[in-house]
Amino acid sequence: MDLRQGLGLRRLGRTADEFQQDLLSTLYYRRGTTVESASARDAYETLSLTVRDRLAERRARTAAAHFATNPRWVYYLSAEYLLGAQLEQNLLYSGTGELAAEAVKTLGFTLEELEGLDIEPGLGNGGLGRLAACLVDAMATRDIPAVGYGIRYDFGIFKQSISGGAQAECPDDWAFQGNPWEFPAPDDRQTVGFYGHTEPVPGSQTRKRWIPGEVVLGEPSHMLVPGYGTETVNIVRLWRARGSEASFDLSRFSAGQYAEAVQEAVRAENISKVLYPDDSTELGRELRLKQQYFLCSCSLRDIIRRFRLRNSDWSDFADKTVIQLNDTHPTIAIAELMRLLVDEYELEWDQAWSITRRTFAYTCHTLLPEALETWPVHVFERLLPRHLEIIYLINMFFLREVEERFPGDTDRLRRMSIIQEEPERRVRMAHLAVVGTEAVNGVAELHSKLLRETVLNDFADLWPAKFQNVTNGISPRRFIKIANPRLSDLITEGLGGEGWLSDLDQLAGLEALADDASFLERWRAIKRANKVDLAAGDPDSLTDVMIKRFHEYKRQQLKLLHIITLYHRIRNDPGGDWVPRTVLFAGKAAPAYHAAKDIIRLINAVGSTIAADPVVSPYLKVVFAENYNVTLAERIIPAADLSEQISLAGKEASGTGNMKLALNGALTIGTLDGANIEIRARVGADNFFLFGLDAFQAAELRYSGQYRARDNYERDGELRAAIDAIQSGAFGGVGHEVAGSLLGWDEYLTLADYRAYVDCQDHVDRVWRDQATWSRMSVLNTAHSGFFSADRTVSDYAARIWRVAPVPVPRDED
Ligand code: F58
Repeated sequence: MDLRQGLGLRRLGRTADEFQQDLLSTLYYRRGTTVESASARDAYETLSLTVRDRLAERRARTAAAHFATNPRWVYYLSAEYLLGAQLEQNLLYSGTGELAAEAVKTLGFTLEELEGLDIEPGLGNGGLGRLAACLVDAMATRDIPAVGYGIRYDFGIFKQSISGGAQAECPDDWAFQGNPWEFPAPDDRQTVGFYGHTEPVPGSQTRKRWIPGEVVLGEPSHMLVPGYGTETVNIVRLWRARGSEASFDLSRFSAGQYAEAVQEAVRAENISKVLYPDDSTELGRELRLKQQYFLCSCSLRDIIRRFRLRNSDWSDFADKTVIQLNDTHPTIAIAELMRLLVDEYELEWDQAWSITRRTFAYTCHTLLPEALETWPVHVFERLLPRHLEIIYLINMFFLREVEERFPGDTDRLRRMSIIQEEPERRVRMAHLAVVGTEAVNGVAELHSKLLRETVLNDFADLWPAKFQNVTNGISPRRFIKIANPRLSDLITEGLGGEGWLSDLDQLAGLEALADDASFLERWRAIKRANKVDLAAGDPDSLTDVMIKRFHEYKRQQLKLLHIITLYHRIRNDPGGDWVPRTVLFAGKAAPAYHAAKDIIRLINAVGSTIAADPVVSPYLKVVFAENYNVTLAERIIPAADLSEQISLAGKEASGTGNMKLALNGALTIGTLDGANIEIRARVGADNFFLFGLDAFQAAELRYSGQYRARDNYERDGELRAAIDAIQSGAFGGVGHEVAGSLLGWDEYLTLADYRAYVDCQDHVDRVWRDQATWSRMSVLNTAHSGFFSADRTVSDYAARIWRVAPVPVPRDED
């Protein structure tokens, strides 16, 4: 199939000369400048557009193949995408890296310089947003017809700097200089309503007319998502809020009331202004819900528009469509689809409900009760009056079903209701998500089990078959091929080809090389070279990394107690035979999460004290790398020797950084939490440093009422010394709050796991002294990380939840 032929388009260049011609023509006609006057920014934009053209051509073939097949589609709804920088990935996926490197020289720049200008769209907070990016990559790689829907925030996750030892936040105007990867599609804009009231429709029991009090436009643009080693190019479609033409008040403007004239438009545009607005005020909470509804309403209308291009019968909708909800943030889509079907397309309630239930699936990413979203009923009622009515109806029918199964069990009805009554009436989004979907999954074996046995236990009793597990995965292209080119080359050489990049299980072939001394030596040399590049500390020291969001359950404070313990040991025995360590932390704390920010301050204070200590600093260095993001992760992960995965068991849903680090040959020190369990099972217990309470023991200890953190402090001299040092002001007087919370309630049982952790770290040191053994363990970690490819994750979803088949896209024939 050659789509260009009909249009009389010439094909894009493939030789170095042709690529260069295309580049120059882009510079001249699209960027509007010349080689003589091109700035680095001009060159970057020009190269990006030239590469993008190649993907756009594949995109056209993909769209044609999808249209011809009329397949079942996967629509991924996510409030967050952490896509990472685009240029290098798109060069790799379009196979134009070498051509580009040559061609940009004629503009007077190196490829590395231009890659340095590539910014990353930080449209997410952490693991959940990055998972969305890995899954869309893998869906394209597995030829699954899919669209990712999200919000095009003007400001992404804040930029973090450390100022006076504390986290400071700056807005991230990520697209300030433009985003060459994005295609605006104003023709597909949608209209979204908010507030207002509902009116009965004469002659109908269930239909209602909603008269919104505010109307906002959603304007989409999309970024291309190419598959690796395949022809498919899918899209991520992001919505941006705009005021309508009518929202500009010309008469007020003419009267000099400039602010008032645009206030309605400003209010509309605030919807997509920032990622995760502060929800500590009522207005902030309303804005979050507004964002969620905005995303869902625009996306559903777009999904329906696409369905109607090839289909006319609503009874086919659920067969042609599966909508995956990435956590509860897009759950309001369930009520919105009901509203569209019942009120706008005039379907009967039962038919609409049957379609809705069969269309959606829900992925849960947490076990923390405080992270399960609920909204006050009065906020809902004001903002989305019709949706609240629909939710009440859904709940009424649902509770009838529960009552039939468990007659007279009023306590169960109260627990399961979508509406929480006490202490305040709230809408429980997770309950709506379970009731309105066909499948519910957790993101690692333990997580899915705990969901069934704890937070969603009543629902699992009612619908056991609905609950599944799909263990998370990561993109091997971004997190090893692009991030760690040296190691990728060695692996390719060892395995005799690059097939492992889209079939990660092939890494198992490395096991045969795990005892080959010269291979191990090269492996080690690469890790060292990556550490030199990172330049965080002595490349011969053990590089110990903890990179993730700051949260008390993840227990950066436990790592800190270990560091202080090492500090004391070295000071007390300066001549000892110490293993030199560089401990690297990176991660952001939510701006209003004071306890997490206190931990960041203490890390920096301890780091400064150690750096100033001539006895300890030759052996121990603490580095806090600012502004952790995907780009920084790609630099740190290849240089890591030790991966810290030390959350309190039962709290981390899965983790994905743990997978990225193991894939790059870091050894894990970790608890039996999230996907750590599956990593350990695959890489082998001998190649994993395990410590601490398991989820059962932790829950038992926490709820026994018998736990006294202070007992550990009193019993353990090293622990006492560490906490006393903080309290006595040894680290610039910083850390009283941290120490106080540990000695007080110690919510995450940090002190209960301290001794096991420190002893396990001593074991790490012993193994490190035997570099041959360490390197062997490192190779085995990589060799057995194949399961953690996002390609496998997507195949699991496709087979067990989505029931979709791949649609291959024909190659370009000429
Ligand atoms: C993370 N959740 C889990 N949430 O914590 C992690 O275990 C898991 O591996 C990952 O999802 C992918 O499944 C997470 O990142 C968020 O970022 C929330 C987004 C909305 C605001 C509150 C944080």
